[in-house]
This record gives sequence, C-alpha cells and structure tokens, in this order.
Amino acid sequence: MPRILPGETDIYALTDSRLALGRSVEQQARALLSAGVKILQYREKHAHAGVMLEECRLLRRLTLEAGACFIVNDHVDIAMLVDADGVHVGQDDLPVREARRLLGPDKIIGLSTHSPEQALAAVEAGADYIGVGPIFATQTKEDVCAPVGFSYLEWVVEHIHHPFVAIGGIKEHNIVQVVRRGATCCALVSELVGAPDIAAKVQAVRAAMRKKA
Ligand code: TZP
Ligand code: MG
Repeated sequence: MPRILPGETDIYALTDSRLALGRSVEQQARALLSAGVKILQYREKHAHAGVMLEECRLLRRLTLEAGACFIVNDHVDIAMLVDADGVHVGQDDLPVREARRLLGPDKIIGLSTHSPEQALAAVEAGADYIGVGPIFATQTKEDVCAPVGFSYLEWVVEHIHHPFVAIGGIKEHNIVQVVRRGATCCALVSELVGAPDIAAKVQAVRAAMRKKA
C-alpha cells in the first residue's frame, strides 16, 4: 500500500464535486493521478454514505494503479472498508487516539490544526501528519475558521518536526509565498478540481512551487 506522507511529495489533492465544473469524482481523480499527484483525499461533504463507499472503492483502485496514497476525509468506517491508506480528521471529528484504535498502527491519520497548541496536541496524540491552515481565506470549507496567515505556518516550520501540509486558499499565484515560508507540501481543492484542465493546472502549480528561489 502506498504510504506517502506530506513532505515526501509536493501536492496533496482533494476531490470536491461541488467545485469540479460538473466532473465526477472519477474524472477528477483520473485527471489528478494522470498528472502525477501522489496523495489524493476523498472529501465529499454532501454525499450519502452508500455513494461515498462506492466512490471510495473506485478511488482505492485508481490510486493503487497510480502508486498514489489514498486518504478518506472524516469517515474512518469507509476508509477501513475500502482499505484506504488513511483518514483525515478535523478538530471536531473522531479523536486521533480513537481513530488509531480502529485503524491500527500502520494506517495514516492526518489532523487539521489551526494553532500551536493544536499542533503539539496532534503530535502527542499520534497523528502522522498535520494540516496547517487555512493559510488564506477560502470559500471551499463551510465551517472554516479565520485564516491563520503565515505566522502559524512559520511557527510550525520552526517548531514541529513532523510531516505537515499547508492548506486553505492556496492557488497557483500565491503558492510561492507558502513554499518560501518553508512548506514543502501544499493541499489545494478549488484551484485544482475547479480548473478547466485539471492536469495542466497540476503542472502549472508544480512549476510555481519551483520558483521559490
Ligand atoms: N481545510 C482547511 S481550508 C480547507 C480545508 C479542507 C479548504 C481548502 O480549499 P481551497 O479551495 O484550496 O481553499
Ligand atoms: Mg472533518
């Protein structure tokens, strides 16, 4: 199973069918994986459980074929049923320690964090990586907190020696600012799945990340 963590790859992609210009989860995933994305998260907040299960089964197959890591947002049960590589939870979801009891030591657990206290607690609880954000304002997440800006990102870079992914409002045009502050892996939702040509956008974002010097 492809256990790939943020820090081992540059782009962390998420599905979102509400932003994907009418494209299905399968179409989003195929385009992202064809462009070489190595971490893909299934994040469909409004789908029914049965639909989620079938879509996750499909994404499990596609990610295995592509040698990519597959993470399920929120739903530990679905992650287990499809043998995903891991889950991503938020501060109000199942606690990391409880998710770990269900998933065992080998699966990846990511936790969204928004403050130094949450980052320290996430590492202590055994999260394999943390999400750091939202860096910029975003429309994508409905219950999102205010942007944390660069100060929290810079704190993480200095103090947390643990895999992390920057997230929230990151676009081709601003990603270089995030990379310059020390992020090596960035998560993007609307910028990728909302692009007319998803694969071309992945390449453009990659190129923008390399303009760091
Ligand atoms: N967690 C923090 S911000 C966010 C999530 C899931 C949404 C990011 O979406 P976008 O479209 O890349 O701003
Ligand atoms: Mg959640």
